[in-house]
Amino acid sequence: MDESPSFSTDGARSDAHPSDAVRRWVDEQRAAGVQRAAMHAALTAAGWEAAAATALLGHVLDGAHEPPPAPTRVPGPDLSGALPVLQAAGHAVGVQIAIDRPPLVVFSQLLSADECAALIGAARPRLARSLTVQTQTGGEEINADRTSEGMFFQRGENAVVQRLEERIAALLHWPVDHGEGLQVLRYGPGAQYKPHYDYFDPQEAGTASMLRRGGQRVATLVMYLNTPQAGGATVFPSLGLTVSPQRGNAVFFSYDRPRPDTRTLHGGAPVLAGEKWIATKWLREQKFE
Ligand code: PD2
Ligand code: ZN
Repeated sequence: MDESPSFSTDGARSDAHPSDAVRRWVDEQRAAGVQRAAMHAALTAAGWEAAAATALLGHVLDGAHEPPPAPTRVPGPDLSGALPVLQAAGHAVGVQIAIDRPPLVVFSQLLSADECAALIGAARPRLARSLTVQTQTGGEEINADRTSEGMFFQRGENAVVQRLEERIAALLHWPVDHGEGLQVLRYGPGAQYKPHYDYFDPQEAGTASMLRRGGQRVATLVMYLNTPQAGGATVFPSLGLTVSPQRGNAVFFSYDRPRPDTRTLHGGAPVLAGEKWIATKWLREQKFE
C-alpha cells in the first residue's frame, strides 16, 4: 500500500473532461488501499483547496452528492432601508439597480468628476500592458483576452485613493485592509476583457499561492472613471445584464463561493469609440497584507 500518493494535475489536464481523471485517480487510490486523509494531503499538495478536496473525496468515495459548499461571509451595501441614496463616509451614493442573485448593485455618483480625473492623472504615466493571473502557476502573463493597459495603486497611496478606500469600506461594510490595491485600467478602441470569474479557480494549481495572501476574492467593485464614446459596457452573460459605463458610477457584485453557480461571469465589451477608464477594487475574505 502506498502511504504517500501524489496527484499530478497534468493527467487531469490532458483528459477530455478534467474531473474524470481526478475521479479515476481517487478510485485507483481506493483500490490500492490508500486512506482518505492521504489522498486529501496529495490533492492539497497538488494545489487543491482543502474544501474542494474534501468535497471531491466525499463525492467519489461515499457516492454522495457534493455537499453545498459553506458560503462565506461577503461584503455588501445595506439596502434594508430601500433608499435610493446611501450615505458612505459622508458621501451620498445613488442606487440604480439591485439584484439578489448574485448580490449585484449598480451605484451612481460613487466618485466625483474630480476624483475620476485625479485617478486617471496619477495612473496614466504608470500604465503598462495588462497582466492577468496565470492560473496554473499563480504568476502573471499577458492575456490575449484582455487588451488593455493597467496599473495598481498601493492601498492608501495618496489622499484620493485613501478617501475612496474609506468610502468603499463604509459602503460595502468590509474593512479597508481586506481590499487589494486599486487597479486602474485603460481600454483603447477595440480593447475588451473577455468574460471571466474574478475568484481564483480552486482547481488550478496556482491558486494555493494566491490564497496565501488574503484568501479568496469575495467581491468586485468596478468603477467607471470616464464615459466612453461608444461600447465598453460591463456584461453579465449569465444574467443577461449589461451595465452602461458612466463616469462616477460603479457596479458591485459578490460571490460567496468560488464557483460558476454564483452567476458572476462578467466581461468588458469592446470599446467601439474613444477610451474607457475603470478602477477595480477586489475584496478578499481576510486581511490582504
Ligand atoms: O472593464 C470592465 O467592464 C471589466 C469587466 C470585467 C472589468 C473587470 N472584469 C475587472 O476589473 O475584473
Ligand atoms: Zn473581472
